Amino acid sequence: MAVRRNLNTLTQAERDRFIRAVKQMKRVAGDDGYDHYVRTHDTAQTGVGDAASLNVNPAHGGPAFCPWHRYFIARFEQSLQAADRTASPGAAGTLTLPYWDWTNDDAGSPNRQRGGLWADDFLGGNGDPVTTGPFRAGEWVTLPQTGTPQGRDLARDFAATPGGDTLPRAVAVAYALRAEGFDVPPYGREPGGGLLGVSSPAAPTVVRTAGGRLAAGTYSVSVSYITAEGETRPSPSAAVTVAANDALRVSSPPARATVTGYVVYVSFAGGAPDSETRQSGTTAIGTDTTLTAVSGPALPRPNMNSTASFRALLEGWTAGPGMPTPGMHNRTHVWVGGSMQYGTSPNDPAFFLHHCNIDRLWALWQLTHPGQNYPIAVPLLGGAIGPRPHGLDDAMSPWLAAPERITPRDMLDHTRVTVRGRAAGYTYDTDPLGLAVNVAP
Ligand SMILES: [Cu+2]
Repeated sequence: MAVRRNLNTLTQAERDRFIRAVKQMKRVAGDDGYDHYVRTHDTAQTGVGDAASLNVNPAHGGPAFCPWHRYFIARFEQSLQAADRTASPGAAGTLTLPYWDWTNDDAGSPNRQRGGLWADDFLGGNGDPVTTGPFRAGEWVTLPQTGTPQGRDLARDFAATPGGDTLPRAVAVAYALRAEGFDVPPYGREPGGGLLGVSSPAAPTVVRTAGGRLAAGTYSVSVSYITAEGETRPSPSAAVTVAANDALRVSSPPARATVTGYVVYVSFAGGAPDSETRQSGTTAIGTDTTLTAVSGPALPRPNMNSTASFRALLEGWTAGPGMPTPGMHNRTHVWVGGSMQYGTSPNDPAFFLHHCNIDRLWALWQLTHPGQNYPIAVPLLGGAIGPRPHGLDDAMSPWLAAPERITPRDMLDHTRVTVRGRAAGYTYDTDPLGLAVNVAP
């Protein structure tokens, strides 16, 4: 099976061959051509406008971020292999995408990545326009994005844009790889926003009242809105201390247009911040909840909310405690700057090495989190799985129709990816030996 490797391990001959194939691909017309991929990504980013996607970005800001880009770069790799057969006859078209592990940064000089990513014999260097390497002005024509001042030459502006002054640190990757939960509703891309959901309520007002059966102590209390799409992320917790045989009265969060009610989570304070247990059924907005006891059948509060799920950390809408946002994927786009900041970001071949690394991290997380593959335990509208068009069995635009109808389910196991009827599975040189992806979602 094909192995995708760290670009640091490529031989000079392999580096040359990769560049030759990319440049050959630029000359190809149709849906195996380089520019087809620039357009496809731009269309996803700027709004597909098709009914199947509900005018929602099918590739970003939700769980399909991972499978959409997995297919996108696997398909690109297949096109690249065809170009490789032309550009390097006899090489058998076995080229695979290398990945750029951007945490291998030289803190003193972040432009100097290991493996010579930005060297003249590989992707070339910094500049607007880029004037060195195979993709320099005059050698590489980018596709313009409507409404932007982007020129026809490739542009980079390393470390110059706020939010991208440094590359992601290894500690951010380690934090994300430890995250429990791939993604949870409302799949919002950033605090206060969401694909379909609403933001979390503020921490509730909780007061102690008499007439309960609580044990004396300090309790941690949070609330969560219930919407038609399911439960939204829980609020921050409020702490309240009670005497024996008190009760807790929890004030209702404010009304929201799409909210049908709320639930309350409670635990003894001092436990893990996300371990509170659901202690009430749905209560109508505007009605307070009184808890007389902490007992009985209990549902754990979603252990991760959308702003700290693996996907949100990887995509970079959030970061670990004390770490800068945007995080990993977004941060690297911003760090490179220039052409990499638009929907047309595949104009820069660095896009594919960057996304190869993103896909590697998803694979690594999947391999070490069996059984947490994709959100399905979500109460959803109409019984569909996941928020359209990011559901497990939703076709991901533009791959909506047979024979190229692609769903997140098709992309769960990177070793079994199929592209246009051909096996296109691969492994990474960092895949832990002996582990397989548990595709049962
Ligand atoms: Cu993208």
